Amino acid sequence: MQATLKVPRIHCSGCVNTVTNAVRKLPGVQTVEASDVSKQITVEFDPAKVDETKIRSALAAVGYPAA
Ligand SMILES: [Cu+2]
Repeated sequence: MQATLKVPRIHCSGCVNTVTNAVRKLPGVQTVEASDVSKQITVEFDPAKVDETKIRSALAAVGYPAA
C-alpha cells in the first residue's frame, strides 16, 4: 500500500533526512521518498503492520506534522 502526505515543514535536504529516517524506522514500512521541492512524503508500507495514522504520528514526533 502507498500513501502520499503533504508535509509543509520540509524545506531542505536536512528535513528530508529527518522525516525519511523517522518513517523508515517504523516496522512494516518498505520505502520512503521525501522531497523538499514538493514538500511531500511517499511511503510504501505493509498495511498489516503499519497504517497512515502511525506514519503521521512518527512525522509529528520529529516536528513535521503532515497537513
Ligand atoms: Cu530543513
